[in-house]
Amino acid sequence: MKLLILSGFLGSGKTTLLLHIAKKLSLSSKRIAIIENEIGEIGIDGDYLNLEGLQVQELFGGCICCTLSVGLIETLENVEKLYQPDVVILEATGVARPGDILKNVRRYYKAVKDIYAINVVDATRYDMLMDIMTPLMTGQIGMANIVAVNKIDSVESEKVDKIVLDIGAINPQAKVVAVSAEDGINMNLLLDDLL
Ligand SMILES: Nc1nc2c(ncn2[C@@H]2O[C@H](COP(=O)(O)OP(=O)(O)OP(=O)(O)O)[C@@H](O)[C@H]2O)c(=O)[nH]1
Ligand SMILES: [Mg+2]
Repeated sequence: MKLLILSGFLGSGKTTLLLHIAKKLSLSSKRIAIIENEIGEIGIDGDYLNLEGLQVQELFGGCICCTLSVGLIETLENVEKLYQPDVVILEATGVARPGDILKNVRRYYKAVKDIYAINVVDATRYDMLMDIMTPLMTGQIGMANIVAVNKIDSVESEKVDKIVLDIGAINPQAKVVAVSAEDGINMNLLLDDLL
């Protein structure tokens, strides 16, 4: 079982991206489970996914709290038992510290083979969020394997280039990909490794 963790500030496009990823993976016959990290979040419509012909098993996690590793680990165990998924996609809350999630999963849950941590960055609000949320933003970027600079459909390309460079400086190890989750731009680039 592979685990894909989507982090990113509130409204950065995690759910939109998640839907793209779920679709892509299910087209390559992967079994997928989705864990949402927020109580009552209705970002994902199961009926819609079924209509789209997706074999997506969704699981609304209820009260998984990233900082409460027990909740997350228990949920992962349940998901494994119920669905035996190839890939579990976890959407963390916007203010989650994905480093904590990673640490806990690695430590307490051995069934996860690979962990991909994708941090979704909102290109339209990058400067503003970097100004007022510096530690959260740099923390999320710093722990990601992959950073998706999202909403490039709404930002000038020079600006996108600048953000990509900036992120490369914060996390030189990360693969940085400029995307539009809404328009499906560069999704293949983003998902190369995962597929
Ligand atoms: N222009 C543009 N808008 C986008 C893109 N991706 C997402 N959005 C919009 O951004 C808003 C937030 O998207 P979500 O996918 O709900 O973001 P989220 O990170 O899941 O939000 P929370 O779960 O509430 O933190 C929605 O109105 C989306 O339609 C994109 O690539 N381009
Ligand atoms: Mg969401």
